[in-house]
Amino acid sequence: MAFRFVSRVARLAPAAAAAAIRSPAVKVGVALAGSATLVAFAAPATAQPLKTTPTVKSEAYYQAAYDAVSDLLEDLDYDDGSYAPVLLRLAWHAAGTYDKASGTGGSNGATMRFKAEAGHGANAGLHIARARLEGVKAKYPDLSYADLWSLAGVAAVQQMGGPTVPWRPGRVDASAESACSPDGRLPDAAKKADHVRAIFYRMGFNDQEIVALAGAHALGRCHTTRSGYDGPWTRSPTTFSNEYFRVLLEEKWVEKKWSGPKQYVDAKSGDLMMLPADMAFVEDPAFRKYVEVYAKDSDRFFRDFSAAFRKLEENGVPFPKDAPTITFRRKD
Ligand code: HIF
Repeated sequence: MAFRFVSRVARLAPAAAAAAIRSPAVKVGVALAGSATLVAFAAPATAQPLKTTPTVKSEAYYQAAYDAVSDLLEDLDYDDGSYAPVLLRLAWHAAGTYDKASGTGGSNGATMRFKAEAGHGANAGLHIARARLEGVKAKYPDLSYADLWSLAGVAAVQQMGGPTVPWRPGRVDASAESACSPDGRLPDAAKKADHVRAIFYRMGFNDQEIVALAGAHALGRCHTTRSGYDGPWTRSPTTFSNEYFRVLLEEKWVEKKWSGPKQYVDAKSGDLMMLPADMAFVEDPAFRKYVEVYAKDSDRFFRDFSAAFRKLEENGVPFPKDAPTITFRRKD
């Protein structure tokens, strides 16, 4: 399997890795990110070489891009009145392909621009988020797509009232489809704790960080036309809060009676939903412990979410040494 090779190659010294890559038996995509860092992308058979240099602009440039993203979040005709949740989902799905063992995947590369990865079932509907950001890309061409999507995730969190998330520029865009992550790296909503752990441990997260991240399901909703599931998790899907944890514990969750995929609704109103994977956070005792902490302690949730989300966005990115760490000012 290609990945096994990638993970071994990625740990070799550059010269040995280059020799291994020349071997016809080892088919991996290779990128030179920056001038010195050798990055091997998990890739199908047709590997393409890729040379890119990250551009680092002034902090003011990124703040202006942040402001431009903030300006396009609100739209009363879209969903619950904001594109912020779907932009956050884009940022997370771009980053959530990371595999710590091989150093492949992650937000670097913006490989969801290519058909192969855009077409993964888990990414259904994210063309809407990508299209929404095109105007900002046109105005800030020195921002790579990879940086733009990640920055948009931070803007979404902050503009919905969430914590500040320190952010660094320096991601580059892969130039060939061969850099795409394989299908199956993002979580399957129909599965439970073992699967959720396998996916997030692969990225290097622990149980506490996984539960902190899960709080983002306070935001947005499921769409039958995208995932097949239906409805919002909370009553305030455009406000960042610890409500997801509170409703998980406080509501009685029953199986929804419908012809769609198995999901849960709150027994009282039937308006709120949980995925089977969400239910794992209250069914599994080690996860539940943190759900109880975050349901009671909103400040701790905000702090822990910020740290875990920053880690998600930075996993696998070979940041240039001169990349500043920026805390964006919220836009009114
Ligand atoms: Fe989601 N997630 N996610 N998710 N997600 C959906 C929507 C959003 C999972 C499945 C789904 C995280 C983890 C998991 C957001 C953010 C995050 C949908 C519905 C599904 C099925 C898509 C649709 O139909 O439009 C699973 C199985 C996860 C592992 C537990 C993260 C922690 C919660 C990492 C995360 O940040 C957001 C925001 C949305 C809403 C998108 C929208 O368009 O409103």
